[in-house]
Formats: sequence, structure tokens, C-alpha cells
Amino acid sequence: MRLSRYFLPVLKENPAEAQIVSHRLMLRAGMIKQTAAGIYSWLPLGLKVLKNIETIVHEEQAKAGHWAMLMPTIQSADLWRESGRYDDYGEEMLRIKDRHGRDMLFTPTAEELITDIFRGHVTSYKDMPLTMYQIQWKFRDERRPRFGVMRGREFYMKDGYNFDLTKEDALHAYNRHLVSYLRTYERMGLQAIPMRADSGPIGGDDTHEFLVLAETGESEVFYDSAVTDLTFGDRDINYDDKAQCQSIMEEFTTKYARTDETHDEALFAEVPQERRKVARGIEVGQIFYFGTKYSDAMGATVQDADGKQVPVHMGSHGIGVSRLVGAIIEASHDDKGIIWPEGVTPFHCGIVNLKQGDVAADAACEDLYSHLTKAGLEPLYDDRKERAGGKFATMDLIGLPWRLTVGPRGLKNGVVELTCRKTGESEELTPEAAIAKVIAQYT
Ligand code: 5CA
Repeated sequence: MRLSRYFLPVLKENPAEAQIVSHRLMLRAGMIKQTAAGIYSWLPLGLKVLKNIETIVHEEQAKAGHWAMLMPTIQSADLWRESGRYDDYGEEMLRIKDRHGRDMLFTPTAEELITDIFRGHVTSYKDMPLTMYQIQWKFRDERRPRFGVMRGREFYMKDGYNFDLTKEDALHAYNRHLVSYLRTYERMGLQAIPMRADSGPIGGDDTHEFLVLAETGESEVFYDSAVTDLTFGDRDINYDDKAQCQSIMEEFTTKYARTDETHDEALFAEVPQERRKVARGIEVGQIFYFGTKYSDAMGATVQDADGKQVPVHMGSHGIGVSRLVGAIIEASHDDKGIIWPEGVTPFHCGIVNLKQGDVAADAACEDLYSHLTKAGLEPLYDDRKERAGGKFATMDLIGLPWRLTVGPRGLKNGVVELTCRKTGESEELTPEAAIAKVIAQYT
């Protein structure tokens, strides 16, 4: 992409309405624009990051054997009356009437609709286990939408639903989700700690939230600092292996880690004092096992091996896809701007031409651009006739992990400069060596 043709409306001033750094930087970097309280347009740069996060979620869900599908955002109230949640959900649910006066709603989550799809098609235990998910817009009329995309009213969420014959199978689905989520967040450069939580309007007793530690997080969390030493890393996972998934679940959830909703002072006191931490966290996902709550209410039964009709065991599993954009920025920025982890960066590297219009500099930039593009990378080439200082400030603000700087002086010596956004370190390399080094970061 050439910046001269791109839509990147960066702001020089700090927007007054933004209270936390991710909101400020997303507005300043031209990623989003608010249209009403808690409702945002995603501008090209923001959308790229959102889509990258979405791709990681899809890839990890596919590995776990979960099928992607898509349900509508507008649903009939009738299904929600069956489960009893039409009334229970209260003012957070956006209720709409269609032209015939029928009650409709904008989906805040989709347990009812997926259960309806399941009961309409699956009649036998032979068609299970089954897990399907979608990545779709949700609406919750939050009392206090704030912090930009972190607590929006309209937000983008991955919601997955498992259907199993037995509790044991459904708990395996729970563990499978926990494992796949650990991998998902790590690929985004995040440490998200599973913490015992409260299930709220979704229901059930077994639930974990995934929290990214950050001062600006909305949840108060209590944990044994030993949980922060756990990393998932590059493990071989067989998602059909119940024992393996169970043991990873235990590895990551046995040490004390709870949100304030389930915090237990007596249990916490058993953690050695120097490891007892109280902090704040951003909830980037939550998994639930709620048994037969919806299948009982909505008559979702299957025939088991003995020919008996039994209600199916279910759980649901969410990832805050749009919230993650903010959470990643909270976890990775400095006073100049965002620092994207390589897994989600909107462009793989920036190219800054220090003297646009200089024949040699222009040609060298074009050459870098075309080599990187041919290698399957997406560079962002700042080809505007701007001062170098302004170009650097924009690149630092939008946070691409690598920057290639090209100027007539360096070219006379046969070199360009490669700068790492995270460390700020620069080195002079031949264009070929610089290209090879950037490509190597992504392979
Ligand atoms: N049906 C279940 C799982 S699919 C469910 O709705 N879970 S949830 O309520 O925990 O939401 C899933 C994730 O969506 C949360 O962990 C959070 O990361 C994100 N989320 C929830 N509310 C908002 C909001 N108002 N703005 C942005 N993200 C949100």
C-alpha cells in the first residue's frame, strides 16, 4: 500500500474524550471513528487489525475441530421467550419491532438460535460431538459504554457452542476451548490468564474468563504470581486426546487466579504471601459449561445408544474480537504510539522515503516495495512529499514492527536503515540483506 493513496486520517492532538491509551491511540492512528456512544466505524487500518485477529481465531478453531458458521444479528424474540431470557436479559438487550409489530432483537449472544438450529437437524447421538461458532457483531446496550472498543455497545465477538451427549464429553469440549484459546491469545502476542469467574446471564457453574493484566482493565483480579510464568509455547496438541486437554487445563487453572466475582479470601491466604497479587485485567474471552440449561428449556434432545431421548449438554465460548484490538494496544505501546505484535500487525513493515522525488531514493523504495510484495508481505510505503520527522512520527504512531528508511545519503554507501519499532534499534544493511531480514521475521 502506498500511503499517498491510503485513507489514514491520523490526529496530531490527543482526543479529549479518550481516557485510556488504547482508545487514544486508535483514534489518533485513524483506526476507528465513533458514530454514537459505544458504536464505531472501523477505518481501513483498524479493519486490517480486526481481520488479522479474526483470521487467527478461525485458524485455531479449525485446528480444534470447530465449524465456522454465521447467524443473523437480528433475531425473533420468540426463541428468547422459550429460554426465558427475553425478560431476564433486561435493559442490555436492544429490542426492535418490525413493520408487522413483531418483537425482534439485536443479538447480544446466540445460545437460543444455535440450539434451535441444532434441534431442527440433529436427532441422534451419532451426529455428536458437534461444535460450531461464528464471528459476528453483537449488541449490548451497556449502561456505561467507554474506553473505545473495550466496552462498546456494538462489538465483534467470536461465539462458539458445543453440543455433547454426556457431561464428560461437554467438559472435554470446555477443555478443548481452553487450550485453543491459550494458543489463540499467544499468537496475538498476549498473555491471557484463565481465571475462575461468574457466569452472569449465560448461566452454569463452570466458567473461566481469560484476562490480560493491564492497569486500565475493568476487572479486579487476584492471583498467584506463578500463573504468569506459564506459557503455552509450541506444543503439539491432539484435540481428540481428552487426557492431554485435561492436563493442560489443570496446568493453567490449578493455581489461584480469580476475578473479584468469585474471589475467596480464605483460599487466597493459602498462596505464599510474596506470590499473592491483586491487579486489574481486561477480559478478552470467557468459556462456559452450562449443562442442559438451554436444551431442557428448548427441547433439544437426541436419541442415545439405548434409544432413549436425552437432553444434550452444552457450553458456549466467547472471544472479544474487537475488544482484543484495544487490549493488544494496552499491552503493547510506548509514548510514541502502538507497537503491533507481528501476528496482528496491519502491515508487515513500513518504508520511509526521506527524499521523495529523488530519482535514486524513489527507485530504491520501489524496489524494496516490489521485492517484499512478491515475497507475500504487505509493506506500507510512505511516498508522500512530507518532512522526514512527520513520516517517522506517523510510522511510530501506527506501530508497524519494522521500518525501512531510504535516503540519498545511505544509498550512496549502498545501504538502507532497518529499525525495530519495539527496541528502537537500527542497523544499516544493503537493501537485499534488509529485505531478507524482514522476510525472516514472518516465516
Ligand atoms: N455466549 C457467551 C460465550 S459465546 C458470551 O456471550 N460470553 S461473554 O458475555 O463473556 O462475551 C464474550 C466476550 O465478548 C467477553 O469475554 C468480552 O471479551 C467480549 N465482550 C463482552 N461485552 C463486550 C462489550 N460491551 N464490548 C466489547 N467486548 C465485549
